[in-house]
Amino acid sequence: MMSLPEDIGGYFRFEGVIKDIRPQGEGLINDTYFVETEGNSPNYILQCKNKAIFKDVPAMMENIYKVSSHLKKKIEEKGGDPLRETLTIIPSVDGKLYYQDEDVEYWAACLFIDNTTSYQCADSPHLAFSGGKGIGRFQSMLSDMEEPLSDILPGFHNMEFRLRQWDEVLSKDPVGRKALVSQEISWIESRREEMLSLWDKFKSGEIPQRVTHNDTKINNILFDDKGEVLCVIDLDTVLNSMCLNDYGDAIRSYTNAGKEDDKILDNVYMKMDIFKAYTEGYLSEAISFLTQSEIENLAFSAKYITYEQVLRFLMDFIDGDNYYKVKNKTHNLVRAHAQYKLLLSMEENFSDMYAFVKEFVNNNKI
Ligand code: ADP
Ligand code: GN1
Ligand code: MG
Repeated sequence: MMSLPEDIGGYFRFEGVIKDIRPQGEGLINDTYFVETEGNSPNYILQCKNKAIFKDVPAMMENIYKVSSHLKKKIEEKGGDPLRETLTIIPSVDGKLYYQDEDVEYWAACLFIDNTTSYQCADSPHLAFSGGKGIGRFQSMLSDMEEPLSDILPGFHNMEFRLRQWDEVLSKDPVGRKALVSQEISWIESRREEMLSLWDKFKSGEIPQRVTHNDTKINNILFDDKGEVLCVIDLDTVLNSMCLNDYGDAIRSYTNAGKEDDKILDNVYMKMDIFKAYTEGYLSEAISFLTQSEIENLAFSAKYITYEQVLRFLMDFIDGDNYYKVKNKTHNLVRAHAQYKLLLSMEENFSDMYAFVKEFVNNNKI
């Protein structure tokens, strides 16, 4: 029988007595729990990491440790609170960054940062501005980190890799769903070359490699009670990649007027005011380190990551739902449709998005 989270709490260096452990958040990959303790002891987050996806959890935890240690130093230098402004890993009782249970499942824990909110959507430009500033600052604080990170998710936002995976799944068609989605397949095929062109720029070195988060949707950030970003969380995907991934994924998440899996496609479109606010917040921090070629491709990165997300949801549907958690048999297809609607909206707004970035940069050159 699988271990229950309540059996696992005792294997971590938690202070105090555990009162309750209950599910937390809306992640699509890991099983995440809130660990409440008695009295004034700190609370914690406990996670069972998805080992089918994270094939080397010890290396992933090492990456998270390196990144959060680097951030802690920077936060201290700025007079901030390193226990609230970045993640603090709680080691297992035997001093490891994780605990492996009898079923060879990997568990990890971190300090719960209280008096914060994580949102599922950006309902105000202020929140979007603050989120953009938070990711800009995150990337900026990591821009001088020299220690290499393990490539624990090979090909994560690499379009060549994604399209190779796509071609393989389509040729296998393991559960016979391909025939149901011929129109959707054409959405991917018709944009193949356009999307590969951005990855080519990264491959050639025109776009530099940096330390990046790679999963910057809005619920992976904690805001304080004034709606300012306090802490970037969910560091499972920190990697050396393009910083455009982080900007693009955030635009995909923040600007969507609907839900990621909205069934009502009329709800789904890109909110331009949120786009502008996020971009201003992000660039207010990132303009100091971004290269010309990164700036030139910012607006495109939103389409790139949203296209990749259509591809990933659709590919998982065709593959028989092996990657993302689903609530029913069509959930991945519904997600793909909603993300495609968002992509169409970005395509309609693209010239304005591009012009806005250009103008902001011209007016704020340092
Ligand atoms: P998942 O991999 O399941 O997405 P996350 O690390 O994103 O897991 O956590 C899920 C949710 O739990 C977050 O959206 C946030 O609400 C909450 N959370 C995670 N870590 C912390 C933390 N250290 N402090 C406070 N809340 C947290
Ligand atoms: C997954 O773990 P979570 O729910 O924060 C996924 C992201 C997707 C996102 C879509 C490791 O993120 O890449 O953009 O779902 N994470 C992984 O909601 O694949
Ligand atoms: Mg998350």
